[in-house]
This record gives sequence, C-alpha cells and structure tokens, in this order.
Amino acid sequence: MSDCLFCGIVSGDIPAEIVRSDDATVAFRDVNPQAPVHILIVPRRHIVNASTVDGGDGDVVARMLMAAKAVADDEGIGGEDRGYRLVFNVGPDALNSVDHLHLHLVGGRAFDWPPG
Ligand code: DGP
Repeated sequence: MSDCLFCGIVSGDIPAEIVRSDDATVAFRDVNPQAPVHILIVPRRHIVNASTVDGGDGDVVARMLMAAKAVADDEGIGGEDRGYRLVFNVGPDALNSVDHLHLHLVGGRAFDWPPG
C-alpha cells in the first residue's frame, strides 16, 4: 500500500533499524521503545491488523511468530531464564496507531500482569 508507513519500511523507502528480515517478514526497532528490547515484526505483505487475519494468512502469521523467537534469541532474551511479551494491538482502546499488522516483541525487563 503506497500510503502505509510499514510498507514503506518493508520496501526500504522509509528508514528503520532493521534487525532481521526474510522472505515473509521484516523486524525493526520501535521508534518509541517501551522496554530495553522493543522490536516490531511485520509481514512483508500488507495485512491491516490481527482482526482482519483470515485462513489464507496462516503461514505468514506463523512466520511472524518464528521470526519473533529468532529475534528474541538474537537479543539474548529468548532463554528460559529471561522471556518476553508478544502483543498485537487492535483498535483505539489498545492504542493501535499503524494499520499494518505488527507484532510487538518487548523484553529486557519484567512486566506486570494484568497489564496497566
Ligand atoms: P501500535 O500502537 O500497536 O499501532 O504500534 C505502532 C508502533 O509503531 C508504536 O509503538 C510506534 C511505532 N512506530 C510508529 N512510527 C514508526 C516509525 O516511523 N518507525 C518505527 N521504527 N516505529 C514506528
């Protein structure tokens, strides 16, 4: 999508600190980090958000989860002694601001549950 911020990052037209990419996904550091590690994993193909995913998107969603595990390992938080949180925001109550599916990987500190 020509007016989509994250499509622009995927294409390389908009700069970002990319930490991993493959044929299905791109992972880059969030510009407004909420934790020592805060990385967004996005599909290369434009999908609006987690509520619009359908059966045809199963492979790319699995690839996003696999990419998140690889990034967490690369960042040194994937081991059993650490851990991390994976979040999909949907809609205004969740403060979803970018309409291109993205998985937040946050870690490097402990989190509360339930979240505030
Ligand atoms: P969400 O609230 O779930 O829609 O998260 C969108 C995230 O995207 C938010 O944490 C900030 C991040 N973000 C917004 N604009 C940019 C950008 O231009 N570059 C990067 N790297 N991250 C961005």
